[in-house]
Amino acid sequence: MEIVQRAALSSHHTTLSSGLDCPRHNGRINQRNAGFSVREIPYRYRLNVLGLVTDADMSGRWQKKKVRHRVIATRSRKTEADKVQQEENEEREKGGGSSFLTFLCPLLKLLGGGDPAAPRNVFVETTMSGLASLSRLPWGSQVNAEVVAERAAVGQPSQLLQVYEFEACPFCRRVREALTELDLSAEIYPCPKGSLKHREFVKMNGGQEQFPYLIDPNTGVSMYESSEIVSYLFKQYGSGRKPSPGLLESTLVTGWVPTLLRAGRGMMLYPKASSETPPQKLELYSYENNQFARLVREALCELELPYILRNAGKGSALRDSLLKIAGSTQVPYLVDPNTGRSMAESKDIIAYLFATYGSKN
Ligand SMILES: N[C@@H](CCC(=O)N[C@@H](CS)C(=O)NCC(=O)O)C(=O)O
Repeated sequence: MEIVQRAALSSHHTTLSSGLDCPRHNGRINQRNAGFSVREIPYRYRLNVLGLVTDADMSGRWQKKKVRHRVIATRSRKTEADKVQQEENEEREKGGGSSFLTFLCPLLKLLGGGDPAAPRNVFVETTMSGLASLSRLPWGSQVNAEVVAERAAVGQPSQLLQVYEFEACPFCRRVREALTELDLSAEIYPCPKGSLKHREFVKMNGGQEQFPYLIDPNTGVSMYESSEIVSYLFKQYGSGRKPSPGLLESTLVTGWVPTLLRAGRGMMLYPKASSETPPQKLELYSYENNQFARLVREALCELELPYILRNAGKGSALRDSLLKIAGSTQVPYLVDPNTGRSMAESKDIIAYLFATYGSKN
């Protein structure tokens, strides 16, 4: 999203300081190391927004053939790129951030109706979340049947994947959708705007405050860029399969719809969230496109509570264990080992979470 601001400021031939995906660098080219001279940025940007342009190699050529334009690496522009990067970092440190969501934030907050801990109109909440689910219907509900069969044989990865993300982020959504389809559980480290805990870690570890950010302790890989992450997950844990049809391309078509319909829920840190991290991670049985589970994930995000996401999509191998522990395969189902409480019903879970972890004075 940084590219759009550069593009708006720049005209025909300009320096682009945003990060670009680079396979040789296992993720993003570090913009502090290279400036990019770009022709026809507005056109290129539109392609990038639609997820059509994602990869550039070190010669500066876009890898996807349908893109005719070229990026030429010009190290002489380094100083200028450095300056822009520094400005961006300073703005982020002030709590700004440069994503489109940052501009949308105040509007969403206004529409969002304030205090997430206050009693809610359950009908409105579930209807809006239901519409959000409709907009993402092909993704994030159904588990890939072949993958489930394989997963039954090999099980979950020996160490849980770690995902740094926030619920309202459409790019993070596509990663969570992939996790559901691949029947993968993961540790989720919510990084709402205003985060007191996890954002700093991402900045220190990966060098940038950008989400989603994946760490796979099984392979030692860590990466930014949702399209890279989704492709990696399918390759590594989907026996080399290609991401399911439309998943990569859909982010900017309907990926924003849940964010808008939910008026930015799952984006900002709740001001009264406890700054203490509970000693044990909560566990949430969920699947990405479940309208009730979404409401609970929003609350976990606003409270910046790390949790184990147990994806139990339609057809998931995990549904049997859910049936055993909960007596039903209904999601969401929350287990809190810190208090010994476990419960179903999104309304009850949300009330419990804010009462237990959102009462800092
Ligand atoms: N191309 C990236 C875009 C990621 C992105 O723009 N993420 C936004 C959130 S939606 C972000 O990290 N913004 C910075 C922030 O929230 O501070 C991807 O696909 O992962």
